Amino acid sequence: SGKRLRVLVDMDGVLADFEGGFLKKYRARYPDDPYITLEDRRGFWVSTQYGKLRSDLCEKAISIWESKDFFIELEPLPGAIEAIKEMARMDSTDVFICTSPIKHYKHCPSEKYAWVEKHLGHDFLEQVILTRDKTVVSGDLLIDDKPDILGVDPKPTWEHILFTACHNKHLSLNNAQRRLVSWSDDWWAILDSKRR
Ligand code: BVP
Repeated sequence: SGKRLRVLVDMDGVLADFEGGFLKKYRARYPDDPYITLEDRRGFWVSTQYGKLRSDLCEKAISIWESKDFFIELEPLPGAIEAIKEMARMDSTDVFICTSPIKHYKHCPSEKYAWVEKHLGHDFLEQVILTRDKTVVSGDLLIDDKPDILGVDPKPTWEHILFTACHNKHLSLNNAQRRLVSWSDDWWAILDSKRR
């Protein structure tokens, strides 16, 4: 067919190691407080699980990603940079990075652009979509580690592919939902399945 494939790729937990970066900086800043290992992480919201561990830890967790340099210093996840670069080079394929900035906007939005420039190059800034509602963005696929992606549109155009992360690996999916376990997994097959 003559139609192009549009792939939306999430940033935190898919391209950038939000969980690893968080834990490292949380432990450095609050060495005497308890923490949750990546093995024990459950639920998308880090702040919620820390708040359940001890109520004061919710705001301590939030203080980490609201700090300057948190987002720019996140490490790329294994294979992520190579995969998205290859995807963007494929024929008839348009790739966008679709990411929700935190509402504490002092550092996060600009550092997300800076991260893309640093790891993917200046030209890739054309592909960045910052939105708090991914349901209003149209695409064939959305690769995202958040299990429930909700917004004003109850019927988004994309198929959500759940990218496996420490917080979602134990979840059982609906029969229909598909996963990408890592960037070593067969993402080419998932794209191919949407081209026919
Ligand atoms: O920028 C990330 C961090 C923030 O939400 C954004 C998720 O964006 P997407 O991956 O959906 O594009 N975030 C915030 C909190 C708590 C806020 Br209170 C959290 O626990 N985890 C988290 O990722």
